[in-house]
Amino acid sequence: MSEPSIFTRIINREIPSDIVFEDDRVIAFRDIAPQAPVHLLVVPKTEQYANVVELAAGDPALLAHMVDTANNLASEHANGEFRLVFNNGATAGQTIFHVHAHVLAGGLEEGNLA
Ligand code: DGP
Repeated sequence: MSEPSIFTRIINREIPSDIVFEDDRVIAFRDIAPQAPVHLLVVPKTEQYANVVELAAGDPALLAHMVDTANNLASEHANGEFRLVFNNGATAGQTIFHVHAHVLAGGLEEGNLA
């Protein structure tokens, strides 16, 4: 059995985070190193899927729920418009292999892009 991911440890409240939303399938919290005025992470509670490609193949409804959650959070924390980023693989910038969506919003039209 491998070690739980850092996100599972956040879900289990073993590591503090600024949680902005949670339901039975996903959790969302502020990224520790924000790259935009609003930078949230939407994370499935299961760590069964390492990346978005595995998630899309294994549980497309959960992926759709992540997108819906991102949309709701962008309306709550910004003007409803958002950039949704999935880093897929280490050479693409992925550092945590528990699938997660970056929700970036607020002021991106000024060139403040991750
Ligand atoms: P990625 O590079 O796509 O795997 O994104 C991982 C993100 O997770 C990165 O933007 C920083 C964030 N992160 C890493 N550790 C923590 C943590 O302990 N708390 C929070 N809130 N975010 C974290």
